Amino acid sequence: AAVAVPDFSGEDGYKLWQRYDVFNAALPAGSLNVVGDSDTTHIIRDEFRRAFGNRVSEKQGTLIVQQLNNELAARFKLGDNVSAQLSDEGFIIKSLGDDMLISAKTDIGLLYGSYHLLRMVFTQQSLDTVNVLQNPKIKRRVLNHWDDLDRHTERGYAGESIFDWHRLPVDKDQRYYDYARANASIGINGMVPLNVNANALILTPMYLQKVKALADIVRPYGIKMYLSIKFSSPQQLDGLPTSDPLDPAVQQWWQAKAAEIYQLIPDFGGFLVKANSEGQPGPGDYDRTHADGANMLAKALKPYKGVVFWRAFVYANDAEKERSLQAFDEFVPLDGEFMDNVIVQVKNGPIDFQPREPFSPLFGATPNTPLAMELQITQEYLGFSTHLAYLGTLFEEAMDADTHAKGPGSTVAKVVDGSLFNHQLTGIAGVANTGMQRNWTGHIFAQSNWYAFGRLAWDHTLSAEHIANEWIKQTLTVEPDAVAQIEAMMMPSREYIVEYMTPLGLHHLMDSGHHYGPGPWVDNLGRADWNPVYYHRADKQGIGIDRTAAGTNAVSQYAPYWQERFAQPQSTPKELLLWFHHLPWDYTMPNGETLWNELVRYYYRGVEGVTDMQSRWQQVKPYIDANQFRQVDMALQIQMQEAKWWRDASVLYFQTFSERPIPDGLPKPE
Ligand code: GCW
Repeated sequence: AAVAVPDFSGEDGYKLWQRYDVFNAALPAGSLNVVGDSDTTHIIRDEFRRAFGNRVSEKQGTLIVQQLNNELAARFKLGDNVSAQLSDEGFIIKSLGDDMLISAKTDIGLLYGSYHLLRMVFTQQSLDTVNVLQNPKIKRRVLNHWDDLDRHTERGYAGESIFDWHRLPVDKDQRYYDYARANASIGINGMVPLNVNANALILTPMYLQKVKALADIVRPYGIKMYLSIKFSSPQQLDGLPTSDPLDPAVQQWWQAKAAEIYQLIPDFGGFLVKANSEGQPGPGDYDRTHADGANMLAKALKPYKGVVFWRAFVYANDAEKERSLQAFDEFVPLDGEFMDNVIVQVKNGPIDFQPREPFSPLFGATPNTPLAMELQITQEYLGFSTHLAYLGTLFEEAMDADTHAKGPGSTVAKVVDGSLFNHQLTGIAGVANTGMQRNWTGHIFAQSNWYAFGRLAWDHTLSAEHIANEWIKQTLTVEPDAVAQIEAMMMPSREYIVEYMTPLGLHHLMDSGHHYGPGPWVDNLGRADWNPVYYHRADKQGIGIDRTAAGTNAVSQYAPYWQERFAQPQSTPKELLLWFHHLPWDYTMPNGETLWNELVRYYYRGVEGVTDMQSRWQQVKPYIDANQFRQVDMALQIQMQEAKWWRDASVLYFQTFSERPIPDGLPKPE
């Protein structure tokens, strides 16, 4: 009998949200006129050709893509001060009769405008009368790759690193160009190709040639190169006796290194630094502060307009001080001490990229220090690339969180975009989920998280739902019913994971080291603060970590508004209940249930969510490319098994403390 061989010839996800074949569109004009002869204007022509081939609309007019000048401004009635309204990356799109104009002050602005128009076309927005003016709200929108020089990717779940250092600088793989195109299309304008757990070798002349080759490739796409550096580089590379930031020889070493880099890469963005964190060297090794370390590097970069992204992800194995308190205590006293080309990069939450965390109390607490937010696109704690988790909702929650630092409306987004404390230096970082898998991210839906990061970095007022809708139409299908079904999968998908892994504010219960699968019982790691038992503190009486004044007092780091609310379980948002409180198993929840029953119900609800996603995915099958359908279908089967694994392991383990039955109406754990 014939063996059924699966057909893998269909769409494999490589083109991300730039498929241009989900439906066949025509240029929204009779002809195209891209004015200019730079690499970037060539890219613009090429992109329109990819999108439309030779297809033009019936309209007679011309789509003009050209830098702003007085004649264009007058002809398209752009107003006298249009130039003043545009930043260097901003653009306008305006229709006039049958003609349409994309204009900007720079070719990069033209590129962003072109990608915006393509997005409007492929998400089927009306182009009858277009009048758009956009500037990015955050200036430095950077992907952080945690990729090592040997192509291993720390927390990477999509295959080897896309950066092939062995073959660079000569081998300029097509992937680098496609990577740059994808990023430019969503407004990402910076990249760090090396892990923050850095390798000093990156700063050797041999590697800098390779970095230059990459920088040259991405430059016409508006992307700047940044590098993670090892703080001990002066010792490691040139045998200096110390890397003390106050030592003049060390300072000179970095100044010379900066000069060498800018010789090769004149628009180099700057350094990203993980120092005195998880074993990395740093200024603390010499009893110097983070400001001493950051300023030493900032001074070296200053003549070339480079910046330092200095990470605030620091925590020591401190029996006295609970982990979530430490970054705040270390950085708030340094507020005002950093040079003006230093930006402190803070993870969205105070622990570590959990499925849900409150916002980091650092946001709003350093009026004199610009803060960049670090989000994790790769799903270290959210089921790697096998679980479907749309993170647009998580990113939106992180951005919209109201710190109350200057009264209501003091959102994290306003801290990050500089508007709350009037900062010009602004940035946001996303820890990338790319790898050599044909679909780049391991799971087709994980592409949406890269997409959502870029879109929100450009404009944090976009809703997660809007972004999901855009992504679906460009990646999967434009059939309205199918779009609605897929949106109904994506929007609650992250919450399902919260429910079957860490409901009600529980966190860090993943098994040790790899962070995949349940491990709430783990209590034997080298460091107390790596053990899940440190975070849930379940006992015969109850569960949760007391971070009120009676406990670790993490609540004191928040603005008074939140201090008051987090102090009592009744006024703590339910989603964060066990983050801030240790409560008895019989604690009465707002709906009258006991905490134990409610907790168990959440675990079951998360699994039901996965069932719901599976059934919706089956319904959209006729509208999805066969290979994409199949990939997601298989991943959902794995997710289903593992959601049950999480539920059963967690419920049975916590039951050994609660000694209470599974609530009525729920099936027994499998
Ligand atoms: O999330 C944790 C990860 C480490 C990572 C570290 C960090 C790059 O488990 O793999 O190291 O955070 O952000 O520095």
